[in-house]
Amino acid sequence: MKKLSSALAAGALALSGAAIAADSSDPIVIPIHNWSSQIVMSHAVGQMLEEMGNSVEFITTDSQAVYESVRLGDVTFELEVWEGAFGASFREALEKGGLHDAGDHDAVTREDWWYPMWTKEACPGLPSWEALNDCAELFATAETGGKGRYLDGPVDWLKHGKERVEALGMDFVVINAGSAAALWAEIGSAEKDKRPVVVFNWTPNFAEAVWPGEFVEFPEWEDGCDKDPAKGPNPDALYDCGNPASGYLKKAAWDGMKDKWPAAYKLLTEISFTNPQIAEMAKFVDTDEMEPEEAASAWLEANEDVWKPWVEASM
Ligand code: TMO
Repeated sequence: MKKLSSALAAGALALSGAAIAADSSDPIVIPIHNWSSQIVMSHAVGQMLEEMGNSVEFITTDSQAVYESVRLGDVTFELEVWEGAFGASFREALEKGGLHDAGDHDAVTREDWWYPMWTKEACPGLPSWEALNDCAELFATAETGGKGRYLDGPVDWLKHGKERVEALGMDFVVINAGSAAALWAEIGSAEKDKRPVVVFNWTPNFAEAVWPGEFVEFPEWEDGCDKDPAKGPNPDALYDCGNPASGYLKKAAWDGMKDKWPAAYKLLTEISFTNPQIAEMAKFVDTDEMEPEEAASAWLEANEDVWKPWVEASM
């Protein structure tokens, strides 16, 4: 892993041995999931923690089950709690106890059905979901039997696309992508002949700089739409709402972190990334094809003014 020793040697940070000793020498366990910003951010924060003298360990985990792991202390924190994808698992773990909300990032998030702008030329009523449904045939493929194809996110993001199609009576077949890369491949291949396409996407992400596009407007999210059939337009179904259009992006911590690694915990609470910062982390990997560790080092080198004050405030 590339070190930021040059920055530190310059004396920008006054490392105090006493402050470092306050944190346990056990490794802080950081979970890694299957989308680029989360992977790069996790490595960037891991590198900050190492510069503070902590030991870190990365573990690849399911992005829903991770909340149970944080709650039990098997994993120390989660840096990207997206309201749309993980709000339900996060709330469930909160209720059981053992994990807590360690603060919001500055970023405002949205995750939902999305199309690149050329799609709107073929289906001018967009972004309304009813207009999309009236155009369903435009999205048909050999495997969807006359219905539209919607490429949803990987299964572990629990986007409930199938339930939404059923709840709203849509003429779409929902297919789960095997990976985030499969989503970008679908948009990329449609781009050549400007084929209409609708896929799961989110913001902040690198994709918005590559393909101008819009989210489909579904019935507005209401709290409880995933728990109470009465919420949303279909009185008998769950998931008949879009995801939150201005969702949060939170950090979650194991309750024991504060006492075991107080300086690292302080850093976690100081951290707050913006939409452009998160989009850039993803871009380094998805557009520039860097390895995640390398992307994290590059991001830290270019943004010392952003993260150094967080580290300084934590030591
Ligand atoms: C959880 N994600 C940002 C991929 O939608």
